[in-house]
Amino acid sequence: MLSKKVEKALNDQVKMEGNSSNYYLALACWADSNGFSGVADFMYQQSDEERFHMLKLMKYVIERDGEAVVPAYDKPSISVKNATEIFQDLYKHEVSVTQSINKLVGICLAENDFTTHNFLQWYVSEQLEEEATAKTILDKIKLMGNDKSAWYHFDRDIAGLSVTSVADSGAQV
Ligand code: OFO
Repeated sequence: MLSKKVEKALNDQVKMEGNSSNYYLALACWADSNGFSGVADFMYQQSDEERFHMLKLMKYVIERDGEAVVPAYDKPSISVKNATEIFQDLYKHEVSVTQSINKLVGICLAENDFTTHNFLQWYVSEQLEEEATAKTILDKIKLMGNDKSAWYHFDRDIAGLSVTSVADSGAQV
């Protein structure tokens, strides 16, 4: 059974994962409308992954006899002007999610909820991977600069990849 404090903190994270999914969906739509079909594909997949993260949390709350709350979504507000900014936003957003997960882990420890603490270690590892991937992509983008041919290949190669597959492949984008 979850304490009320842990239940609320988990539902707050549910909302954050859902908002992340919508935010990445908005970035995917921008890329799709602006000729970056590979980047769009990557971000659509990232959006799906965030929804999976949300559902995993909700199922855990239910398993522990808590109430999983379906969040009301904020309309994602994006202001990107180019593909580089998509990945800058991805990185910044992932850093803020990591902070939120760390806070949640801290609440579990304070509440002596070692079961939830254990469950959340999956998210801790996932965040490490996602931040590292976003950083690797940004490094690659820095190398490409304004080289249009490099961008063409980058967009082609990133299609079909996900944050996890980029991390597992040693970041070959
Ligand atoms: Fe939900 O994995 Fe990052 O944000």
